[in-house]
Amino acid sequence: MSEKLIDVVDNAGVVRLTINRPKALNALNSAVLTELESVLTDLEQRSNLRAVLITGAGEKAFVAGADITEMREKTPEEARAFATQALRTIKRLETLPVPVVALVNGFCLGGGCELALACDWAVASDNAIFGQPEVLLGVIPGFGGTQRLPRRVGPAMAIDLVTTGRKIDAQEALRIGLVNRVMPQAELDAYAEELTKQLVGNGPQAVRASKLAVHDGMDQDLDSALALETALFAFCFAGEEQKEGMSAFVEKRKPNF
Ligand code: DAK
Repeated sequence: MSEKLIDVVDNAGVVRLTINRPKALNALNSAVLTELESVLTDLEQRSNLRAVLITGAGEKAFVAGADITEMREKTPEEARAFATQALRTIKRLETLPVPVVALVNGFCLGGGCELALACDWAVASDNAIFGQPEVLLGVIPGFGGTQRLPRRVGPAMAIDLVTTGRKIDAQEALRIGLVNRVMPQAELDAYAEELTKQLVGNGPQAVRASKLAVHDGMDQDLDSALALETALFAFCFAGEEQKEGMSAFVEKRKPNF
């Protein structure tokens, strides 16, 4: 049987996805995207999902981009179909109802950077390299980079990165707000465990509602977004979680969500 292109490990609702094409630095081809989309479709159905981690196999790359070898001969129609498949898959990752954390363990270029941009968190190893080098190949980012990058780091820095194609190191990525944390590669897994433990210890509905409020609110005007927050805040009072969380505070004990 052929090896899976996406490894899935489920630890009590914390699911770790590993893009498994290390010989091509985990470059995203159609087969990887098809398998990733199928995994995400399964995850969307899961009510006990708590968090998702996504990383690349090996110690050299998270994802070195869309697969250039596969893209080289594409016609405009085929390029559009490829970008549509990638955009749809990346959107499914972004809209999973739980926090999604990119563990960026090396090169994070082109489509790899666009994949990381669709995650709620990005934690980078200190050897990580980021960039949108598509202009060096005569194209522009096709997996959402021209839209999500300015929303993450602001338009000036996004235009700098997409028009020069220059690569930046993990420290610069941290400084411009592209990633949340930087650490030695050997500490990445331990940090991911600590972070997910923290997320899983919180009220699951409250965590989901927080993500929804931020994501959906960002696409709306302020007043509509504030109304959304109010609706979700009120919704929290409809379940057991709020009663348990507030009772635990008053009773000076840890909540049991
Ligand atoms: N695609 C395919 N193979 C790749 C790859 C990629 N993006 N990146 C690396 N590889 C392969 C290499 O070809 C090599 O394979 P073999 O020769 O061993 O068979 C293997 O991975 C190891 O790579 P290197 O030998 O090059 O390793 P180095 O350490 O020397 O260099 C590097 C690492 C990451 C600096 C270098 O591999 C590199 O520059 N890679 C390409 C990075 C890049 O340009 N990424 C952006 C790709 S473009 C769209 C529009 C645009 C896009 C998509 C859709 N539409 C409108 C449809 C574009 C998206 C992109 O992501």
